[in-house]
Amino acid sequence: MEEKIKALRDALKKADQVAVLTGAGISAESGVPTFRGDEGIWKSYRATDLATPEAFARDPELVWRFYNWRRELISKVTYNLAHKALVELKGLVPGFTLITQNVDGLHLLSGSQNLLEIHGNLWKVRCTKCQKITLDRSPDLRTSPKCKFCGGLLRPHVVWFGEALDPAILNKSVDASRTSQVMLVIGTSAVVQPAASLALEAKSGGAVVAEINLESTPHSHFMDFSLLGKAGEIVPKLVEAWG
Ligand code: BJW
Ligand code: ZN
Repeated sequence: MEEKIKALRDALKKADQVAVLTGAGISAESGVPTFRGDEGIWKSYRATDLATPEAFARDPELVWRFYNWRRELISKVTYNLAHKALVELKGLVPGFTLITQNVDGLHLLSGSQNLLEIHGNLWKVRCTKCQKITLDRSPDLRTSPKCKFCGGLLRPHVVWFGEALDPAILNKSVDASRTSQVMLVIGTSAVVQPAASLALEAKSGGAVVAEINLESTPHSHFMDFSLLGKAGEIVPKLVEAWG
């Protein structure tokens, strides 16, 4: 493992452009539940009941209860050593883009810049009528919050299954992946599209691709480095002893 970490650090040191893709696993050590796996959210709740536009149209109160539960949980936790190490990495390499699937806002809280939140942000709400997006950090928003501009029903500003990602954010993510010389893929099961294909974009653009995860994923077979373990332990080691 130490050899692999050193070799990956050497690749990072040579890179002009580094892209990082993160998923729920990077926040797991902060106490945020992941989606899949034995302890994952989708073990207790069905994604189709809670994270689709159809679910929201059918029962907005149920969907808001789910998001209020997560807002409250996330309001009580903070970023961890892996989030912090990525802030440090940005300061060490010439070009750096952090692409996250997470909606928990912990990368922003840790001070990350050049951040693309491709699935949105749990702390933002969007009006279903006038489409205005506002930031609201109150942990409990009640179950039918209304827009202060037009009175329309608010929804979480997140990307649900079957919804398109913001094209501008997706384009920037694809560009950053294609032009990277190293891409780190941290704590994602790599099953949700189009996020999962960003690692393939990087690989086909000639990047060194490295995965940091507790277990192997559908991407492991094309990874140049597969580092099995906790993000909070491995990511800080990449920026230690940089020299
Ligand atoms: C650790 C760790 C530790 C734990 N250290 N590691 C092509 C093929 C097949 C399907 C599709 C396709 N294109 C589109 C689809 C459909 C769908 C999709 O991908 N479905 C698949 C599941 C089959 N995609 C979509 O619907 C997307 N939309 C779209 O493509 O629209 C097209 C369109 C175009 C034009 C018009 C209209 C439509 C949207 C996807 C949105 C995903 N949304 C969610 C919810 C966000 C809001 C919320 O949070 O409530 O995003 S679903 C959920 O999954 C969330 C996550 O961001 C996402 C990814 O999950 P992630 O981060 O990988 O978490 P886990 O739990 O799966 O994995 C955690 C990993 O961490 C594990 O591997 C652990 O081992 C590891 N780990 N502890 C290191 N300490
Ligand atoms: Zn409105």
